Amino acid sequence: MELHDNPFSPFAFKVRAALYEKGCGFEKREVLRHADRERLLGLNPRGEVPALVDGDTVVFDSKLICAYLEERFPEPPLLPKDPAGRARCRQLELKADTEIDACLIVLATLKLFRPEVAGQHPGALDRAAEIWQRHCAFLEEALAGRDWFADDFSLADIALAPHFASAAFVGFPVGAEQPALAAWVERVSQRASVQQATREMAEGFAQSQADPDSMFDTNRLHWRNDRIEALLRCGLGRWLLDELDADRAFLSPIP
Ligand SMILES: N[C@@H](CCC(=O)N[C@@H](CS)C(=O)NCC(=O)O)C(=O)O
Repeated sequence: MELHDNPFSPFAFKVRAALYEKGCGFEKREVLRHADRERLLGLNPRGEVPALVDGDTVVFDSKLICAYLEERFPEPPLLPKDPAGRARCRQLELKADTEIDACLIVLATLKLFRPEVAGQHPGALDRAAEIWQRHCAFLEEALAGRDWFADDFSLADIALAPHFASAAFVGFPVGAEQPALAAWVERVSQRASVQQATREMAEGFAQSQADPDSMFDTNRLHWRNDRIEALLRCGLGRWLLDELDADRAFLSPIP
């Protein structure tokens, strides 16, 4: 199996951690530089990482890859056995992939990638921080006294984990007002699969910063579906249109 990804991506993190949990061997075919984009487009016409190649089968979109891995390598399971538990995990995975990722990418843009935008758009950072707090409050309740988001460690924990590593990195660690969530962050960060994927994510970011041909360019950011909605919620819709006009932003290609 080959995994075409960029370790800096939270979606790649999720797939890598799932593969480490399942103990599946795979070859890392990283997509780090502009020169790698053609190879990626040949696998995923949306030009997004990750993409998995298993013999003649190509799967893209991290939640579809994780669903494929669960069926292909059922042991150890990363989803509960009962349908209700599975639905709950998938719902949390979806929340991580859509709303939580999108909120954090806006926070990272304002705090880290393009801090000047926060100065030009007063209120955007406060709005994004408020939305982040609402997601944390939701997750605090969802834990409801459990160690993990399901009865055992699951795909829901794996999907949420990279976002909390990123949140701490951009200056939004979970605070004392969410003690169960803060304890979960501690617990999940001790998991070997999560530790390995976190290390790779940090190395991927450092590498992308040092490489002038890096596909991840903070001066030309990629925006898509949920992330665009998050920009709109924070009053950055017109900013995105200006960025697109100036070719400082781009959308996923039409498949
Ligand atoms: N829904 C997709 C989203 C994947 C995605 O947004 N990947 C981003 C990196 S985080 C990407 O490849 N962007 C294209 C680029 O940066 O050129 C998934 O779950 O795999």
